Amino acid sequence: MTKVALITCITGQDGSYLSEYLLELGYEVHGVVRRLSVAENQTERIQHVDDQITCHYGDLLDEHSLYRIVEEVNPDEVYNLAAMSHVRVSFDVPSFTIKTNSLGVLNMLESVRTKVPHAKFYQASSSEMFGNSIDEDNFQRLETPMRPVSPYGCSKVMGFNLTRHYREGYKLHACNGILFNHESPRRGTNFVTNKVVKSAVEIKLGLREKLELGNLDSYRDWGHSYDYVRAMHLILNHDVPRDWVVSTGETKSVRDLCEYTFNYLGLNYRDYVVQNEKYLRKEEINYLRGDSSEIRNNLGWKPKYTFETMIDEMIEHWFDLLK
Ligand code: NAP
Ligand code: F7E
Repeated sequence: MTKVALITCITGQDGSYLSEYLLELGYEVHGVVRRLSVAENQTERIQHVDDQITCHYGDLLDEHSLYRIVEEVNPDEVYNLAAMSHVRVSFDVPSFTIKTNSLGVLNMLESVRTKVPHAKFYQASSSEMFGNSIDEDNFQRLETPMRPVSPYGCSKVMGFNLTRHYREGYKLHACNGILFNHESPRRGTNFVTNKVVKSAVEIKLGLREKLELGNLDSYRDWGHSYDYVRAMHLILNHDVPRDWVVSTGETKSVRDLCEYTFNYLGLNYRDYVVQNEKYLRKEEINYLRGDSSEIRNNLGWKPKYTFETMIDEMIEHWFDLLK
Protein backbone atom coordinates (compact mmCIF):
# COMPACT_ATOMS: atom_id res chain seq x y z
CA MET A 1 0.00 0.00 0.00
CA THR A 2 1.24 3.52 -0.80
CA LYS A 3 2.61 5.26 2.26
CA VAL A 4 1.52 8.84 2.94
CA ALA A 5 3.95 11.46 4.30
CA LEU A 6 3.18 14.94 5.59
CA ILE A 7 6.06 17.46 5.69
CA THR A 8 5.88 20.81 7.43
CA CYS A 9 8.44 23.10 5.76
CA ILE A 10 8.08 21.47 2.36
CA THR A 11 9.29 24.79 0.87
CA GLY A 12 12.52 24.77 2.92
CA GLN A 13 15.91 23.28 2.07
CA ASP A 14 15.32 19.94 3.83
CA GLY A 15 11.65 19.79 2.85
CA SER A 16 12.53 19.95 -0.83
CA TYR A 17 15.18 17.20 -0.64
CA LEU A 18 12.95 15.04 1.56
CA SER A 19 10.02 15.39 -0.88
CA GLU A 20 12.21 14.23 -3.76
CA TYR A 21 13.51 11.29 -1.75
CA LEU A 22 10.09 10.13 -0.54
CA LEU A 23 8.65 10.44 -4.08
CA GLU A 24 11.49 8.22 -5.32
CA LEU A 25 10.49 5.68 -2.66
CA GLY A 26 6.88 5.73 -3.93
CA TYR A 27 5.33 7.81 -1.14
CA GLU A 28 2.31 10.09 -1.56
CA VAL A 29 3.74 13.41 -0.37
CA HIS A 30 1.82 16.28 1.25
CA GLY A 31 3.25 19.52 2.56
CA VAL A 32 2.25 22.40 4.80
CA VAL A 33 2.85 25.80 3.21
CA ARG A 34 2.29 29.10 5.00
CA ARG A 35 0.91 32.07 3.13
CA LEU A 36 3.51 34.56 1.90
CA SER A 37 2.81 37.64 -0.22
CA VAL A 38 5.08 36.57 -3.10
CA ALA A 39 4.24 32.94 -3.70
CA GLU A 40 6.85 32.51 -6.48
CA ASN A 41 9.76 33.09 -4.07
CA GLN A 42 8.38 30.55 -1.67
CA THR A 43 7.95 27.57 -3.98
CA GLU A 44 11.25 27.91 -5.86
CA ARG A 45 12.78 24.85 -4.20
CA ILE A 46 9.83 22.55 -4.99
CA GLN A 47 8.81 23.75 -8.44
CA HIS A 48 10.36 20.69 -10.10
CA VAL A 49 8.13 18.31 -8.07
CA ASP A 50 5.11 20.59 -7.90
CA ASP A 51 2.87 18.30 -9.96
CA GLN A 52 3.71 15.27 -7.78
CA ILE A 53 3.00 16.71 -4.32
CA THR A 54 -0.05 18.22 -2.61
CA CYS A 55 0.38 21.43 -0.64
CA HIS A 56 -1.98 22.64 2.08
CA TYR A 57 -2.07 26.14 3.51
CA GLY A 58 -1.32 26.04 7.22
CA ASP A 59 0.93 27.48 9.90
CA LEU A 60 2.62 25.95 12.92
CA LEU A 61 1.09 28.69 15.05
CA ASP A 62 -2.44 28.07 13.77
CA GLU A 63 -3.39 24.83 15.48
CA HIS A 64 -6.77 24.74 13.72
CA SER A 65 -5.05 24.50 10.34
CA LEU A 66 -2.82 21.67 11.61
CA TYR A 67 -5.73 19.63 12.99
CA ARG A 68 -7.58 20.06 9.68
CA ILE A 69 -4.59 19.09 7.53
CA VAL A 70 -3.56 16.11 9.66
CA GLU A 71 -7.13 14.76 9.61
CA GLU A 72 -7.53 15.29 5.85
CA VAL A 73 -4.17 13.77 4.88
CA ASN A 74 -4.20 10.92 7.44
CA PRO A 75 -0.43 10.44 7.12
CA ASP A 76 1.64 7.38 8.04
CA GLU A 77 4.66 9.61 8.66
CA VAL A 78 4.85 13.24 9.77
CA TYR A 79 8.11 15.18 9.37
CA ASN A 80 8.00 18.37 11.44
CA LEU A 81 10.73 20.45 9.82
CA ALA A 82 9.13 23.92 9.92
CA ALA A 83 10.96 26.44 12.09
CA MET A 84 12.40 29.90 12.40
CA SER A 85 15.74 28.33 11.59
CA HIS A 86 18.25 31.21 11.60
CA VAL A 87 20.27 31.38 14.84
CA ARG A 88 21.43 35.00 14.58
CA VAL A 89 17.99 36.22 13.55
CA SER A 90 16.56 34.43 16.59
CA PHE A 91 18.20 37.13 18.77
CA ASP A 92 16.16 39.74 16.82
CA VAL A 93 12.84 37.85 16.93
CA PRO A 94 13.09 35.76 20.13
CA SER A 95 9.39 35.61 20.85
CA PHE A 96 8.46 34.52 17.32
CA THR A 97 11.28 31.95 17.43
CA ILE A 98 10.14 30.43 20.71
CA LYS A 99 6.50 30.39 19.61
CA THR A 100 7.20 28.74 16.24
CA ASN A 101 9.86 26.29 17.36
CA SER A 102 8.38 25.31 20.76
CA LEU A 103 4.63 25.98 20.75
CA GLY A 104 4.59 24.98 17.07
CA VAL A 105 5.99 21.54 17.98
CA LEU A 106 3.38 21.17 20.72
CA ASN A 107 0.65 22.03 18.19
CA MET A 108 1.97 19.39 15.80
CA LEU A 109 2.27 16.74 18.52
CA GLU A 110 -1.25 17.43 19.79
CA SER A 111 -2.72 17.26 16.30
CA VAL A 112 -1.01 13.89 15.76
CA ARG A 113 -1.97 12.58 19.20
CA THR A 114 -5.64 13.47 18.85
CA LYS A 115 -6.21 12.86 15.12
CA VAL A 116 -3.68 10.30 13.84
CA PRO A 117 -2.01 8.60 16.84
CA HIS A 118 -0.87 5.72 14.59
CA ALA A 119 1.36 8.13 12.59
CA LYS A 120 5.12 8.23 13.13
CA PHE A 121 6.43 11.68 14.07
CA TYR A 122 9.88 13.12 13.28
CA GLN A 123 11.09 16.29 15.03
CA ALA A 124 13.89 18.37 13.47
CA SER A 125 16.12 18.84 16.51
CA SER A 126 19.48 20.53 16.29
CA SER A 127 23.09 20.50 17.49
CA GLU A 128 22.43 24.11 18.59
CA MET A 129 20.80 22.54 21.67
CA PHE A 130 24.26 21.61 23.01
CA GLY A 131 25.57 25.16 23.07
CA ASN A 132 29.20 25.06 24.18
CA SER A 133 28.81 21.75 25.98
CA ILE A 134 31.33 19.20 24.76
CA ASP A 135 32.46 15.74 25.90
CA GLU A 136 36.04 15.04 26.94
CA ASP A 137 36.85 13.49 23.55
CA ASN A 138 35.69 16.73 21.80
CA PHE A 139 32.45 15.28 20.41
CA GLN A 140 28.76 15.96 21.11
CA ARG A 141 26.37 13.00 21.39
CA LEU A 142 22.93 12.11 22.87
CA GLU A 143 24.27 12.15 26.43
CA THR A 144 26.06 15.52 26.11
CA PRO A 145 24.34 18.07 28.40
CA MET A 146 22.20 20.63 26.56
CA ARG A 147 23.17 24.22 27.37
CA PRO A 148 21.82 26.33 24.49
CA VAL A 149 23.20 29.84 23.89
CA SER A 150 20.53 31.40 21.64
CA PRO A 151 16.75 31.80 21.57
CA TYR A 152 16.84 29.31 18.67
CA GLY A 153 18.78 26.73 20.72
CA CYS A 154 16.45 27.19 23.71
CA SER A 155 13.36 26.79 21.53
CA LYS A 156 14.74 23.58 20.02
CA VAL A 157 15.40 22.09 23.48
CA MET A 158 11.70 22.58 24.27
CA GLY A 159 10.70 20.88 21.00
CA PHE A 160 13.13 18.04 21.74
CA ASN A 161 11.75 17.48 25.24
CA LEU A 162 8.12 17.68 24.11
CA THR A 163 8.80 15.02 21.45
CA ARG A 164 10.42 12.73 24.02
CA HIS A 165 7.57 13.37 26.45
CA TYR A 166 4.90 12.47 23.88
CA ARG A 167 6.81 9.28 23.09
CA GLU A 168 7.04 8.21 26.73
CA GLY A 169 3.78 9.67 28.05
CA TYR A 170 1.41 9.03 25.13
CA LYS A 171 3.29 6.17 23.44
CA LEU A 172 3.51 8.01 20.12
CA HIS A 173 6.13 6.74 17.68
CA ALA A 174 7.94 10.08 18.04
CA CYS A 175 11.65 10.55 17.31
CA ASN A 176 14.16 13.39 17.42
CA GLY A 177 16.91 13.65 14.85
CA ILE A 178 19.65 15.82 16.35
CA LEU A 179 21.12 17.05 13.10
CA PHE A 180 24.35 19.00 12.84
CA ASN A 181 24.69 21.75 10.20
CA HIS A 182 23.74 20.63 6.72
CA GLU A 183 23.95 22.63 3.54
CA SER A 184 23.41 22.45 -0.22
CA PRO A 185 22.94 24.77 -3.20
CA ARG A 186 19.38 25.22 -1.84
CA ARG A 187 20.59 26.57 1.52
CA GLY A 188 19.35 30.08 2.35
CA THR A 189 22.01 32.59 1.27
CA ASN A 190 22.13 34.18 4.72
CA PHE A 191 23.65 31.01 6.22
CA VAL A 192 27.42 31.10 6.17
CA THR A 193 28.23 28.36 3.62
CA ASN A 194 25.99 29.61 0.84
CA LYS A 195 26.81 33.24 1.68
CA VAL A 196 30.55 32.56 1.31
CA VAL A 197 30.17 30.45 -1.82
CA LYS A 198 27.78 32.80 -3.60
CA SER A 199 29.84 35.90 -2.72
CA ALA A 200 33.13 34.28 -3.74
CA VAL A 201 31.68 33.38 -7.14
CA GLU A 202 30.37 36.94 -7.51
CA ILE A 203 33.85 38.26 -6.69
CA LYS A 204 35.40 35.91 -9.24
CA LEU A 205 32.93 37.15 -11.89
CA GLY A 206 33.60 40.81 -11.04
CA LEU A 207 30.10 41.33 -9.62
CA ARG A 208 31.25 42.14 -6.07
CA GLU A 209 34.37 43.47 -4.33
CA LYS A 210 34.21 42.38 -0.67
CA LEU A 211 32.59 39.80 1.56
CA GLU A 212 31.51 40.87 5.07
CA LEU A 213 31.39 38.13 7.68
CA GLY A 214 31.13 37.81 11.45
CA ASN A 215 33.13 35.25 13.46
CA LEU A 216 35.67 33.38 11.30
CA ASP A 217 36.91 31.16 14.14
CA SER A 218 33.86 29.08 15.01
CA TYR A 219 33.93 25.41 13.99
CA ARG A 220 30.98 23.53 12.49
CA ASP A 221 30.33 19.91 11.49
CA TRP A 222 28.96 20.48 7.97
CA GLY A 223 27.15 17.77 5.97
CA HIS A 224 24.83 17.78 2.93
CA SER A 225 21.03 18.07 3.22
CA TYR A 226 20.61 15.25 0.65
CA ASP A 227 22.37 12.83 3.03
CA TYR A 228 20.56 14.10 6.12
CA VAL A 229 17.00 13.69 4.78
CA ARG A 230 17.83 10.04 4.10
CA ALA A 231 18.74 9.78 7.79
CA MET A 232 15.34 11.26 8.74
CA HIS A 233 13.56 8.51 6.81
CA LEU A 234 15.74 5.78 8.36
CA ILE A 235 15.05 7.18 11.84
CA LEU A 236 11.27 7.04 11.42
CA ASN A 237 11.34 3.59 9.87
CA HIS A 238 13.35 1.95 12.63
CA ASP A 239 11.10 -0.35 14.74
CA VAL A 240 11.87 1.35 18.03
CA PRO A 241 11.17 5.10 18.38
CA ARG A 242 14.18 6.89 19.86
CA ASP A 243 16.52 9.85 19.30
CA TRP A 244 19.59 9.89 17.04
CA VAL A 245 22.55 12.12 16.23
CA VAL A 246 23.30 12.79 12.54
CA SER A 247 26.67 14.35 11.69
CA THR A 248 29.79 13.86 9.60
CA GLY A 249 32.11 13.63 12.62
CA GLU A 250 34.45 16.17 11.04
CA THR A 251 34.72 19.84 11.85
CA LYS A 252 36.00 22.90 10.00
CA SER A 253 36.16 26.60 10.83
CA VAL A 254 34.47 29.40 8.90
CA ARG A 255 38.02 30.46 7.98
CA ASP A 256 38.67 26.95 6.52
CA LEU A 257 35.45 27.31 4.52
CA CYS A 258 36.61 30.67 3.10
CA GLU A 259 40.07 29.33 2.34
CA TYR A 260 38.74 26.27 0.50
CA THR A 261 36.13 28.20 -1.51
CA PHE A 262 38.36 31.09 -2.61
CA ASN A 263 41.25 28.69 -3.40
CA TYR A 264 38.93 26.66 -5.65
CA LEU A 265 38.29 29.86 -7.60
CA GLY A 266 42.01 30.75 -7.73
CA LEU A 267 41.64 33.58 -5.18
CA ASN A 268 43.04 34.35 -1.71
CA TYR A 269 40.22 34.97 0.80
CA ARG A 270 42.42 37.39 2.81
CA ASP A 271 42.18 39.88 -0.07
CA TYR A 272 38.37 40.01 0.07
CA VAL A 273 36.94 38.98 3.45
CA VAL A 274 36.34 41.72 6.04
CA GLN A 275 34.71 41.50 9.43
CA ASN A 276 31.47 43.32 10.20
CA GLU A 277 30.25 43.31 13.80
CA LYS A 278 26.64 43.11 12.74
CA TYR A 279 27.15 39.45 11.90
CA LEU A 280 28.47 38.58 15.38
CA ARG A 281 26.15 36.94 17.92
CA LYS A 282 25.44 37.80 21.57
CA GLU A 283 26.68 34.31 22.41
CA GLU A 284 28.40 31.96 20.00
CA ILE A 285 28.93 28.22 19.77
CA ASN A 286 32.66 27.78 19.27
CA TYR A 287 32.97 24.14 18.29
CA LEU A 288 30.56 21.51 17.00
CA ARG A 289 31.52 17.94 16.12
CA GLY A 290 28.94 15.18 16.31
CA ASP A 291 29.38 11.51 17.10
CA SER A 292 27.02 9.72 14.69
CA SER A 293 28.43 6.22 15.25
CA GLU A 294 25.04 4.94 16.52
CA ILE A 295 23.08 5.72 13.35
CA ARG A 296 25.95 4.47 11.20
CA ASN A 297 26.28 1.18 13.11
CA ASN A 298 22.59 0.48 13.80
CA LEU A 299 20.81 1.88 10.74
CA GLY A 300 23.60 1.71 8.15
CA TRP A 301 23.49 5.46 7.44
CA LYS A 302 26.51 6.85 5.65
CA PRO A 303 26.92 10.25 3.95
CA LYS A 304 27.64 10.31 0.22
CA TYR A 305 29.11 13.83 0.25
CA THR A 306 32.31 15.08 1.86
CA PHE A 307 32.76 18.72 2.88
CA GLU A 308 34.79 19.24 -0.30
CA THR A 309 32.35 17.60 -2.74
CA MET A 310 29.49 19.54 -1.17
CA ILE A 311 31.23 22.92 -1.46
CA ASP A 312 32.34 22.06 -5.03
CA GLU A 313 28.70 21.37 -5.93
CA MET A 314 27.61 24.67 -4.39
CA ILE A 315 30.35 26.61 -6.24
CA GLU A 316 29.39 25.00 -9.57
CA HIS A 317 25.73 25.80 -8.90
CA TRP A 318 26.40 29.52 -8.36
CA PHE A 319 28.86 29.64 -11.24
CA ASP A 320 26.27 28.23 -13.67
CA LEU A 321 23.61 30.59 -12.37
CA LEU A 322 25.66 33.81 -12.32
CA LYS A 323 28.11 33.56 -15.19
P1 NAP B 1 14.78 26.38 6.15
O1 NAP B 1 15.27 26.16 4.76
O2 NAP B 1 15.01 27.69 6.81
O3 NAP B 1 13.22 26.10 6.15
C1 NAP B 1 12.39 26.48 7.21
C2 NAP B 1 10.97 26.20 6.78
O4 NAP B 1 10.05 26.40 7.85
C3 NAP B 1 10.50 27.05 5.61
O5 NAP B 1 9.87 26.22 4.67
C4 NAP B 1 9.50 27.98 6.26
O6 NAP B 1 8.50 28.41 5.39
C5 NAP B 1 8.91 27.07 7.32
N1 NAP B 1 8.25 27.80 8.40
C6 NAP B 1 8.78 28.75 9.20
N2 NAP B 1 7.86 29.17 10.08
C7 NAP B 1 6.73 28.47 9.83
C8 NAP B 1 5.44 28.43 10.41
N3 NAP B 1 5.11 29.23 11.42
N4 NAP B 1 4.52 27.58 9.90
C9 NAP B 1 4.83 26.78 8.87
N5 NAP B 1 6.03 26.76 8.28
C10 NAP B 1 6.97 27.58 8.76
O7 NAP B 1 15.32 25.24 7.13
P2 NAP B 1 16.11 23.87 6.86
O8 NAP B 1 17.56 24.17 6.81
O9 NAP B 1 15.46 23.14 5.76
O10 NAP B 1 15.85 23.12 8.24
C11 NAP B 1 14.73 22.29 8.43
C12 NAP B 1 14.53 22.06 9.90
O11 NAP B 1 15.67 21.44 10.46
C13 NAP B 1 14.31 23.31 10.75
O12 NAP B 1 13.43 22.97 11.79
C14 NAP B 1 15.67 23.62 11.31
O13 NAP B 1 15.56 24.36 12.51
C15 NAP B 1 16.18 22.21 11.55
N6 NAP B 1 17.63 22.05 11.51
C16 NAP B 1 18.33 22.50 10.43
C17 NAP B 1 19.69 22.29 10.38
C18 NAP B 1 20.51 22.76 9.20
O14 NAP B 1 21.74 22.85 9.34
N7 NAP B 1 19.90 23.01 8.05
C19 NAP B 1 20.33 21.59 11.42
C20 NAP B 1 19.57 21.13 12.48
C21 NAP B 1 18.21 21.33 12.51
P3 NAP B 1 8.78 29.54 4.26
O15 NAP B 1 9.42 28.80 3.12
O16 NAP B 1 7.43 30.01 3.97
O17 NAP B 1 9.68 30.55 4.89
O1 F7E C 1 26.46 30.03 11.02
C1 F7E C 1 29.43 32.06 11.60
C2 F7E C 1 28.36 32.04 12.66
O2 F7E C 1 24.22 30.81 10.30
C3 F7E C 1 27.56 29.15 11.10
C4 F7E C 1 21.11 26.47 11.22
O3 F7E C 1 20.74 25.63 10.15
O4 F7E C 1 22.91 25.04 11.91
C5 F7E C 1 22.60 26.34 11.47
O5 F7E C 1 22.97 27.30 12.44
C6 F7E C 1 28.73 29.85 11.75
C7 F7E C 1 28.39 30.57 13.06
O6 F7E C 1 24.59 28.38 10.92
C8 F7E C 1 28.67 34.77 9.32
O7 F7E C 1 28.67 32.94 13.72
C9 F7E C 1 30.39 34.08 10.44
O8 F7E C 1 29.41 30.35 13.98
O9 F7E C 1 25.50 29.21 8.82
P1 F7E C 1 25.16 29.67 10.17
P2 F7E C 1 24.37 28.06 12.46
O10 F7E C 1 24.20 29.27 13.27
O11 F7E C 1 25.46 27.11 12.88
C10 F7E C 1 22.23 24.61 13.10
C11 F7E C 1 22.65 23.20 13.40
C12 F7E C 1 20.77 24.81 13.04
O12 F7E C 1 20.01 24.06 13.63
C13 F7E C 1 20.29 26.09 12.44
O13 F7E C 1 18.92 25.97 12.04
O14 F7E C 1 29.19 30.87 10.87
N1 F7E C 1 29.37 33.21 10.69
N2 F7E C 1 29.99 35.03 9.62
C14 F7E C 1 28.29 33.63 10.02
N3 F7E C 1 27.05 33.11 9.92
C15 F7E C 1 26.16 33.74 9.13
N4 F7E C 1 24.92 33.25 9.00
N5 F7E C 1 26.50 34.90 8.45
C16 F7E C 1 27.74 35.45 8.51
O15 F7E C 1 28.01 36.48 7.90
